[in-house]
Amino acid sequence: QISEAEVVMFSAPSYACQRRTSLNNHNTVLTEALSLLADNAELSGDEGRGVAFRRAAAVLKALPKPVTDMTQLRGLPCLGEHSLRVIKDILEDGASSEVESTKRSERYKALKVLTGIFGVGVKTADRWFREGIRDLQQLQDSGQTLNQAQQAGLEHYDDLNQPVTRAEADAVGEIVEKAVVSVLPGAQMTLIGGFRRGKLTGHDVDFLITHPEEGREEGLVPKVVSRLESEGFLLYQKTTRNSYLESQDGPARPSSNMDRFERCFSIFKLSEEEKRGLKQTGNGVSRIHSHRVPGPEAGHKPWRAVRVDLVVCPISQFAFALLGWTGSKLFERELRRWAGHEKAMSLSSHALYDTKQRRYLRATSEEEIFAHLGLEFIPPSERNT
Ligand code: 8DG
Ligand code: MN
Ligand code: MN
Repeated sequence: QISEAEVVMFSAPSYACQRRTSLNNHNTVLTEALSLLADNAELSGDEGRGVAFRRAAAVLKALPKPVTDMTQLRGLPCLGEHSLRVIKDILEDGASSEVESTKRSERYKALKVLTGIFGVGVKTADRWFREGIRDLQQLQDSGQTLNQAQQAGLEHYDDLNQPVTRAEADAVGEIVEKAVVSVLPGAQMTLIGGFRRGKLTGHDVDFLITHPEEGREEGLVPKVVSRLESEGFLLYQKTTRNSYLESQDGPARPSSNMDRFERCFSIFKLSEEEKRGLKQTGNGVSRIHSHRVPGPEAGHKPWRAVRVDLVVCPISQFAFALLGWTGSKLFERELRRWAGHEKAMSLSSHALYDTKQRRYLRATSEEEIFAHLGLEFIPPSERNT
């Protein structure tokens, strides 16, 4: 029995963007429980409750040690009554009955499976659930009309629900970079999203593309896509053109995290050879036979589907786009909340607007944006909230 005097008291600032959160989480049991309740709240259309659970989980992720006693949590922000009850149950009984019953519930299980299909959001999954659909087989048998994204999502369900490794991300990066540079010499590509934060796996691979000469990047996505398509790399793609200039609600629209960059959400066909870096694209194919190259044997498909996001931005907005697309999602949300509530500024992936000075604040690096916001710089590897 540890006496209260010996218990380490934790403390943390209240916004996630004021804290360093590495991948080394000392409280995974607690944070996974709270994340599950956040998922469940979001699947029930209760975004507010979802964010509350995510903020609670984020505070625990940033702690330097495992929580062993409720008294350690007294000084911590973002831990509401509900989250504290869940933590207490787990510390005392090893499990939370609410979490366990949620995990077993028909609705939670079905909505997890259905929203696990690329292109299916909560609204669609919920409608299907109400029509009695519980799994992929029932969805297929129901004859529901699926859009193109959902058809591709269903077809590649297993691949897309298998984590993407860093090696696979790098293989995709090489392919995309070749295509980008061939259609626009001098273009620069940066790995963003979870992999930039140092994660070892991800649900997709995200890239930000720009060109040092402003304007040269315009219309790049369709060209890159046709090239990748002609090379047989794309199983699915949806390109959205840049809608920033024609938008009427100003560059930094605080209420939404959707930006208006030219982008492409795609599903890549990554072969075993490309994954191992054995295939040389260009004039013919040369294979280095240091390993056995797997043939198309029965039961073994020699490629896998990988979700890939491409975003293109003008160089003048690069720092904002980089910060906005590196994540995590909660870190981004907290940055925007900090900007709005504490600094009367409006941050987007395009710009930072100072409401009091009535002007945009320029930045050419992430460091400058943190400085404008009056925040200590948090490197990508410590944005894993
Ligand atoms: P994961 O793929 O490893 O699972 O995690 P991730 O890389 O952190 O998540 P993500 O879903 O790929 O999203 C990467 C970042 O991009 C994240 O911070 C959220 C951000 N993001 C979108 N869509 C949009 C958007 O439309 N606008 C902006 N500004 N950011 C977006 O996912
Ligand atoms: Mn990602
Ligand atoms: Mn993504």
